[in-house]
Amino acid sequence: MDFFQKLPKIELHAHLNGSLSNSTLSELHVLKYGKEPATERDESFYKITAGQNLTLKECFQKFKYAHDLTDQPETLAYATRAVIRDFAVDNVIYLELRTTPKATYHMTKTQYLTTVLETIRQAQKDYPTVTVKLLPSIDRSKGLQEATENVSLVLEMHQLYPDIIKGMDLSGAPYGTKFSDFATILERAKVRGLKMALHCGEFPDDDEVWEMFQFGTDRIGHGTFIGGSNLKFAKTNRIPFECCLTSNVKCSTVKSYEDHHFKKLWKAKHEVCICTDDFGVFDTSLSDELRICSETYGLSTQDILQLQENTIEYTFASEAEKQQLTKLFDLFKNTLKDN
Ligand code: 6MZ
Repeated sequence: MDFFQKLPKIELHAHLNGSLSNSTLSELHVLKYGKEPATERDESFYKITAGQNLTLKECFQKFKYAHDLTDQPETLAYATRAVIRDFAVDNVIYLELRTTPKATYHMTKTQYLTTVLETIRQAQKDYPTVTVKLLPSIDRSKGLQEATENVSLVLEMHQLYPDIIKGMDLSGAPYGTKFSDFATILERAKVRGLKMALHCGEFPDDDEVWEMFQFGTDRIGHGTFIGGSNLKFAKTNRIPFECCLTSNVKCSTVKSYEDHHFKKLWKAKHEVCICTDDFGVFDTSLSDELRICSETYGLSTQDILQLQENTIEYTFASEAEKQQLTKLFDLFKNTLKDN
């Protein structure tokens, strides 16, 4: 195992249905359809392969493949468990997973969320090296009625699983929607103490970014197009950026790794962390993302250690959990000194 693999890692931005590996997709296909998928179908429906030049809009089409496979409780539970296992194998010690509760032909939204939460609870026993939290998502493209229903459901479930549900995510294709319409809906969760991890500045719209800051986002999902006074505000108020390098390059919201905004954020000492977004769709891992980060922007081993240690502070974990993560991290640093 190399340094990046061995490093205890913190993942704060991972969508469940975007985080299915090839083998998990095949297994899900067998579970649902009783046979293996054709490989080309698998790749073209889900994965973005190297060299493909897709727009953000086209990238959103990719999730349909996984959504079809995880539309029943059995396959959804299987997928959730596989994602947690894959993060644990990559030595991720703390994971905040996101997913949008969906009503399908086979289950209600309540069943969807309960399945994910129960699977997380069980996986905590089977994969004890990774602590898992859930940030249920609002998918902007599904409209206000869905958003209202999802917040009500999340508040209900939060009472049953307060140790797992820590916040909410606003994501999905943003086209034709306004954040201000969602703000009052999300406010209901915010006042109940749930943290907010909003996709913010993933496309150019300074006014919307400002509205999200006024609303009070606890972290910035992507933040690709944040500049000027908004960038200053983020710095002054120490709002962490969740940077997803490969995701942004493959969705063409940044031209190349070299052009990624992480570079300027790190240099200007913003609060920033590295995440995978959708490791299945983008064919990556958190270890790979940190390696790319180190190689592209010249971060030393010390810098990478610092980056991960800082990330503990940006989690929505309790103070006791943060202390435990710091302890694990210190143990790892000691093993480096010994070698
Ligand atoms: C915005 C994204 C995203 O919820 O079905 N999602 N939303 N920007 C992105 N950058 C590429 N990547 C994923 O996981 C898949 C869903 O997560 C959101 C989209 O709504 C996508 O359908 P779940 O588990």
